[in-house]
Amino acid sequence: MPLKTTLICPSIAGRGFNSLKQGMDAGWISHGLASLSAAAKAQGFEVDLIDLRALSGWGHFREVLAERDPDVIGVTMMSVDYNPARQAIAIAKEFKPEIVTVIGGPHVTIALEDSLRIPHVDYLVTREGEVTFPSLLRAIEEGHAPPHRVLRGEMPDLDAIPIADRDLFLNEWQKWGYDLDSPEVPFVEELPPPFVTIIAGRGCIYNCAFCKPGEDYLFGKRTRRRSVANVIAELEMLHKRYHFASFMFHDDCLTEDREWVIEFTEGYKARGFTQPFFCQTRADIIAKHEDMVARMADAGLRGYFVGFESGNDRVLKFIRKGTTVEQNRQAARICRKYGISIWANYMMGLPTETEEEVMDTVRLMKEIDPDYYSPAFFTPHPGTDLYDYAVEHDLSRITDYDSYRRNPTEPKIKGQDYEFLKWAMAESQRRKPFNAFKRWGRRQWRRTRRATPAKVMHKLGLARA
Ligand code: B12
Repeated sequence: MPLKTTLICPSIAGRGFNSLKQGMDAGWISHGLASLSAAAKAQGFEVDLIDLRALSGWGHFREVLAERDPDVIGVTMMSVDYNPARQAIAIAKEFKPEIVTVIGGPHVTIALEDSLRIPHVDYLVTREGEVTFPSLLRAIEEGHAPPHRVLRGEMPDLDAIPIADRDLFLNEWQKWGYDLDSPEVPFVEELPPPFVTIIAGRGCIYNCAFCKPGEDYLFGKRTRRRSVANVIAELEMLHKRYHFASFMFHDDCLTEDREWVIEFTEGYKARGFTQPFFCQTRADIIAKHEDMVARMADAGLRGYFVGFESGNDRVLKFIRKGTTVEQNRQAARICRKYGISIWANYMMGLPTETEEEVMDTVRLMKEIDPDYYSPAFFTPHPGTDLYDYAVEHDLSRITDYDSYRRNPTEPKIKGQDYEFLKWAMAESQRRKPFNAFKRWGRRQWRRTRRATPAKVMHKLGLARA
């Protein structure tokens, strides 16, 4: 009998069971699992998925697991996924004691000691899994499973690994009533369905204290980017298969390498793509490379996720962002100039941050007037220098892994007044009346630009089937 493997997506810390389609964290695939699936299938393994977001509860999970009856389960895990991942593993071993349990993902790599304490785990794979996971499956199948529990994942050549297996998710979601208008859930009006997400590379050369060095452990210190030809080939396949009308790059900072971006915009246009897309970037890069921004806008870029983080230079320095408030302002001006929507990421409640410094961020947001606000209470994540700082100074108020999720209301560190921060967060998102009017104008303009005769006919119900 061939070995049967079930991958488990435990991402229910944010929205719970039965949450498919409710926003990004419940409407996007895990590229980690999709990539492992593609790599394992390429070696002839049978792989399926249980996505907890599609199920109604732990009883349902037990039923589905019993139906699938896998020999191996592979669970992915960010720090925020710890509780549901642990529970899924416990249930699997209870159901079938001889099942082989494997875990991997950011938390396993970044907090290995902690992950080793999870009961019933047979193997922990650190770093990347495309080479190591199929090798482990082969060893298990052939009856010579490794004697040691921790396996260090081998770094794959990103141009050589198979394209992420989105059907792993889509087939599973379809079983539970997901209608598949769109492979993944679009999240802004600039990006119409069908929508997909894609990753052009791994790693990030910057050194922000709220993220690093954790991510270096996962992907290495340098960014490894796929060739432009490889990314365009994936987009061509995605278009053929899912007819995507828009997409988003997940790369931490796609614009890090100007030459790569320019080559991409040329290749994208040359292949006749016009679909709008979003990506993540930094204010200093926008400010320094306006020419690149212009080319991206011309190729279809409709929005940037920008980590503005703070409106105060001391705070930006403290978190090692490597940007200035002036660059934040300049970046926003450049985005406006090219009609690029701004998704503003920023935080409040950092260690050492005063109320006056928080107010600088409130003022900056009013000035920038982003299209989308994405504020967070600073959360110390394991594996980062600011986490170590919070531990050394006895600041952390996080008592459960669930609190690593974003945007909740609970306090994260000592020394901050969360009532004030809640007020400041709301105030930062209150548009001045004139700005609200300008935003309304921008939205109308975008809508007219998108209204092709075919779309208008469709809206009026006059389109031919
Ligand atoms: C896209 C993304 C999201 C998306 C979607 C996540 C998803 N469905 O996967 C959204 C926006 C929803 C999101 C949300 C959050 N995210 Co996020 N996200 C990312 C991002 C940018 C890309 C993830 C990705 O696809 N990577 C590429 C794939 C190929 O890598 P991978 O998933 O790590 O998988 C590889 C290995 O880890 C390993 N592996 C993974 N699983 C398994 C399982 C087995 C069995 C094996 C053998 C191996 C293995 O092999 C895989 C292939 O090589 C990463 C940063 C990054 N560059 O990775 C952050 C990142 C994963 N996110 C992070 C965080 C903190 C969050 C949030 C908690 C808060 C936030 N910053 O917004 C929320 C939590 C959401 C929730 N559940 O409540 C952290 C995790 C840190 C940690 N200690 O866990 C990261 C690393 C960013 C960072 N440096 O801070 N995120």
